[in-house]
Amino acid sequence: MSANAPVAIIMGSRSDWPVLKKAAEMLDELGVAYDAKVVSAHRTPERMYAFAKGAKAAGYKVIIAGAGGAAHLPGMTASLTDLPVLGVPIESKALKGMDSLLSIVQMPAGIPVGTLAIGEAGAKNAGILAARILAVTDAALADRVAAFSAAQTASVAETVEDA
Ligand code: RP5
Repeated sequence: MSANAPVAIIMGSRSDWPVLKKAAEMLDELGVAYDAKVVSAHRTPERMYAFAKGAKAAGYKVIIAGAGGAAHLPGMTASLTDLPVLGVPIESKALKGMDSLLSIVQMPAGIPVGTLAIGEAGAKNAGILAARILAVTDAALADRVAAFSAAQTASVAETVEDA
């Protein structure tokens, strides 16, 4: 646990961590502290409830929630807190993450979850998006986010020979 970490990364299972780690790596690169926890909507519902109800008081500003299959964790968490929740669909074995994506994205009106792409791209983007949200009120972080984007642009060669 980091003191006063503004981002919580929660996941339905320890098995989701290799994917959610991509969000953590982005936050590390952008200098944003986070806590990572296993919080299952189905296997540990009371832990989920306690986490979501206490998240704002714990100092979190953004929650990244990843889950696979019947992926209820992001939506249930969003129903229990006013904090922004970014949902990352984990690629499931049986249905390649389409089940996760639809479970997370099809929220009823009134309970938003910002849903990212399935898998590692979604996790990485969740990290960047969390940083962008925090950067609205943090000028130094905004500079780091802008530098990341500029470096990414500069790294893309225009010709195949340069790649
Ligand atoms: C979901 O079930 C988790 O988010 C995970 O993606 C999926 C499978 O979990 P394990 O059986 O690997 O623990 O709750």
